[in-house]
Amino acid sequence: MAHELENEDPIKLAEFQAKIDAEIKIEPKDWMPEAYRQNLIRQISQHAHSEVIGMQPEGNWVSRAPSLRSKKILMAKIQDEAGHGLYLYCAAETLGVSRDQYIQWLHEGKAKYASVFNYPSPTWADMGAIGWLVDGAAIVNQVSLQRTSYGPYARAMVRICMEESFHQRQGYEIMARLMEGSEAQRKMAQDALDRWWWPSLMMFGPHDSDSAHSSQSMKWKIKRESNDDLRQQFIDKTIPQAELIGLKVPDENAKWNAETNHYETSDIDWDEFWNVIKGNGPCNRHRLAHHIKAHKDGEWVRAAAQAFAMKQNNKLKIA
Ligand code: BYC
Repeated sequence: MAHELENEDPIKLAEFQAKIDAEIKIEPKDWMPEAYRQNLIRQISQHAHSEVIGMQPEGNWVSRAPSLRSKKILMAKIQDEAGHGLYLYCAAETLGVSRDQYIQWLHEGKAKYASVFNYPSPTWADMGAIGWLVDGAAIVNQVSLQRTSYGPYARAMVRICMEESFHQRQGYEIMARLMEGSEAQRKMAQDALDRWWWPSLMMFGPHDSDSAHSSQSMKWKIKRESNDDLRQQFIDKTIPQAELIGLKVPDENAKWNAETNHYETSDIDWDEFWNVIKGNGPCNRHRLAHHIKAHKDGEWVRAAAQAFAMKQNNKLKIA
């Protein structure tokens, strides 16, 4: 990236940084360094793909939700995630790359999505854990991204955050209800927390010292807070929520530190994190194969929609 910046006009670069420092949003037609554009293409597309692939673990439970009420809520939540993917693909398209290209990069394994979605969801309690922990972690990250320097990304985040806070509550409600139930239901809730706790902490990315993009992204205010700071905010919020309903996070070293005003925790298993990112998590292959199949199956819908749009355009031209 340093090399790419060396190729940029230093005056334009200084003006660009001054805009960022003055909290003026960068808009699609504004001048921007190529490295800024590329960094956004990478991060927003990763974010969009996460929303879309993230529907799969929950989709697994639509036909088996335990009541009509819970099924309706779950379906609405999954539709919201699809909508988030669409807002984000639209924001990403303003950077001059087509949606087809983004999807091709995903299918070729060139674009990432959040590692947390490569874990299975074998029980109903997983719907609770995903909403409470995965959406909960996503909100912490996304509230911060509402102030990101790129206008279309920041505006997409505002709407997404409103919906995510409903998702987090939906998940916590499932967990709280299970904890009021039978011994088997309480065990199911604890087991889901045990399996989703560490992957949720991994959502915030590597430690700041190992984060390849953080320092430049923070300078350009693409990221407003560091991976470790956001992770700590999530931990501090979530451990008391677990305790309130009788759950315990799977970490013997988790304890409140009155001096720092934060919880202390064990370190994450980073080998597991990198291994999942490299494609070797429990569900990576299945998630990608499912997306490729759904994309192929939907080809006729896209073609029909395009033909209809062209016909409408032609009618308008004739009129
Ligand atoms: N998983 O330099 P770093 C949702 C990669 S969905 C996979 O710190 P950065 C929901 C990173 O990409 C919304 N990869 O990167 C949906 C980079 O690799 P590349 C989820 C990860 O970008 C359905 C390398 O590691 N939220 O809420 O500065 C149901 C070095 O990392 C991960 C988002 O997607 C990871 N966890 O910071 C329920 C947030 N972490 O690109 C819920 C959007 C790191 O150089 N993304 N990597 O090949 C971000 O905010 C930032 O990209 C991150 C990482 C904080 C994740």
